[in-house]
Amino acid sequence: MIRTARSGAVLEIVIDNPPVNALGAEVRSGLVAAIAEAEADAGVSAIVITGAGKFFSAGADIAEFGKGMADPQLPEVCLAIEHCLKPVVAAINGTALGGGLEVTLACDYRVSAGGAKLGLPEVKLGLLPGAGGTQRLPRLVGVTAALQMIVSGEPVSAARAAEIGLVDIVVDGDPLQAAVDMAGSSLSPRPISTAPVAGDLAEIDAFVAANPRLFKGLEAPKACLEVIKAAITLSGADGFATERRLFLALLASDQSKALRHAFFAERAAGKIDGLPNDAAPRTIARVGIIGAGTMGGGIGMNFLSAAVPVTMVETNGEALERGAALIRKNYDATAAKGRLTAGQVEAAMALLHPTLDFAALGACDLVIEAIYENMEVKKEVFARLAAFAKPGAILASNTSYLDVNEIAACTQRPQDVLGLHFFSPANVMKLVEVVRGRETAPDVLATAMALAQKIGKVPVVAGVCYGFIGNRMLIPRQDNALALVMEGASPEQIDKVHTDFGMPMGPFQMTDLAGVDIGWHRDPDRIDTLKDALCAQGRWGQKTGAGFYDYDAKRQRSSSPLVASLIEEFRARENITPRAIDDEEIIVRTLYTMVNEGAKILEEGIAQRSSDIDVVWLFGYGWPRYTGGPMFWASQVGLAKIVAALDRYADRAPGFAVSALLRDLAAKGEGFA
Ligand code: T1G
Repeated sequence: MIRTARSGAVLEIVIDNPPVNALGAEVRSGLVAAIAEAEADAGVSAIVITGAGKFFSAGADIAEFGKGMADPQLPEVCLAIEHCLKPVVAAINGTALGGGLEVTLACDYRVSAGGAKLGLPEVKLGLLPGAGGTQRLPRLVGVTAALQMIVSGEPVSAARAAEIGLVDIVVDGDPLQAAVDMAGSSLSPRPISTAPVAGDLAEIDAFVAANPRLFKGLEAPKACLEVIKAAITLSGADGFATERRLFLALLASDQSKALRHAFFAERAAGKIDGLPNDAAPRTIARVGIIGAGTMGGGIGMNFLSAAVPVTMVETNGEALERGAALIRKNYDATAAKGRLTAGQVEAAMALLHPTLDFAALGACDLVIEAIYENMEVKKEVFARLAAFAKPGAILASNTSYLDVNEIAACTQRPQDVLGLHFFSPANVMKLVEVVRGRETAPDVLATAMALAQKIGKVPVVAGVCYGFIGNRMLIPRQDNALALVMEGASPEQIDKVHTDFGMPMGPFQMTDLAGVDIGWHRDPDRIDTLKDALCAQGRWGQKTGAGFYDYDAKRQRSSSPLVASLIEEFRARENITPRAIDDEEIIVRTLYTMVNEGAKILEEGIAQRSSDIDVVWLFGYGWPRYTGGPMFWASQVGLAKIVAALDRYADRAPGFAVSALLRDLAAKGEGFA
């Protein structure tokens, strides 16, 4: 946990707590003991603190939070370092985050490896730096630079750290020797806490005005401003006391509990329960994409950006050209924003091999079908693909609803088949539902998960059912949203309930974005539903300039009197007298019913764990992260309250049934695990 070694009169203290050198109780005690040992040893003139492996330290042990943290707490550890009578130098050998960076701030000097990242990401966990960081950092780098690091939570590079004065020296390779040499020179202690704060309150106002989006719906960023104000306006001791008080308040907050849940949920999702140990991922040297449409091109970009060659196959030359041109256009747009160099764009495009030759897929280790969402078409393609694909190649469908087992059955190699459900836009959205078929081989599943992570995605394993996890939970939400409109609510009211909740858009905004015509029978003379009527009039959503809303050239939406009259017409057709519907009923019938569907998905084993369902919604649909995801949020609301509400409205949704698991957990007073 804590190792020490002597280098002449310098004592080296090494934080060694794999995998990320988290500062758990044992590490904290070890650090305090080692500092005390060094102070008592007349043969020690100075101290160097460093980390083992590729991290200096990822900060406090997040898993400890909420479980009563043993002494010494991290602020005490930092004070022990800062009050040490002998100079202490931090050798920042790698990433130093949160409490890890705060330990270095308690040191007198800092030497960093060139590749290190230094940050205070606590705000992303609904917290604030709670070991003196909010009081020391402004004193070291000034108010504006401190605000940027603390309120955004984004790390800085070692070079940037040197620019702002966060570190004294940046070296190539391991900084330990440079730190030991520095410590061995005639250094005098340089405690930061006693330095004045460089900056004033006006900088805080300027920062807030320039960064409104950092504060939307979140408590922690506002608390960060308060503690930095305290650093400027209060005495040292009062400033530290303010930090401690606000840190503990945030630690106990629902938002922080939700954000900490989301942190671990994302990592748990990458684990497949019960996978045999010999399920080693296969090598994927080339990926084939069938279909050069928006999805096919977006999917292909993920691999090109990860330097994986892509063979993109189309049946139509024009579509193929359009697809390749769209990829180029997307890369150029990213380069125009300075996020890619022209060289990187060319390198990615050089790996793209667009072709009309279906047999070219024979050279691919993974082929992803991204064509029209029609089972018969997909079955034809997979039957044909099975003849060309090389032995051991993985065959994946990007289907968003359909039965992967039925597709696999057309290939005579069902063990090689699974679903890879990317979310649009596929080159941007991080979620991939990895749909395991009945016969999908373990190593195929392991390969898909590892590859998804390699291309920067967040993969979640799903079983086969209509809509898998996310889209299946959308069904009761969309059905109830339409029913509520027929009963008296408006699309605007329902969407506003969802955006006020924190969703990026409501059900009708989402329908207009995705396409009102998805799943439409295409017969303009057959008008059974409100959506049929909209489609028949060409109101297919944003792509035709009108759907449930009207859209201007900039896709800004406005209410549509035509839609309002269509709604009235359909109410009349169904003999419905519209009634006032309150927001609470909308929440119950659109969000609570989603939770109920999530419980059924758990019951049926479609999702491995409830936190996987949260990850799907956090990364696939923009569910507000500060509520943890639908299942965590439901547990916070209280499952008994949810079941009672669903029972109250059951008569309004004929055929609706509360999940047995949900009812059982509610009766026991429990939440989802
Ligand atoms: N505590 C406990 N476990 C942690 C951890 C942490 N701080 N950081 C990572 N892990 C686990 C993680 O769950 C996973 O476990 C494994 O380590 C590898 O992580 C008082 C209050 C450091 C950039 O917010 O950002 O200090 O799944 O898969 O992709 O002011 O982990 O293998 O069982 O993410 O290489 C502030 C959080 C804490 C940093 C590495 N620090 N960590 O990314 O590996 S609060 C953070 C990360 C604090 C003080 C405050 C990343 C990483 P498992 P990984 P990675």
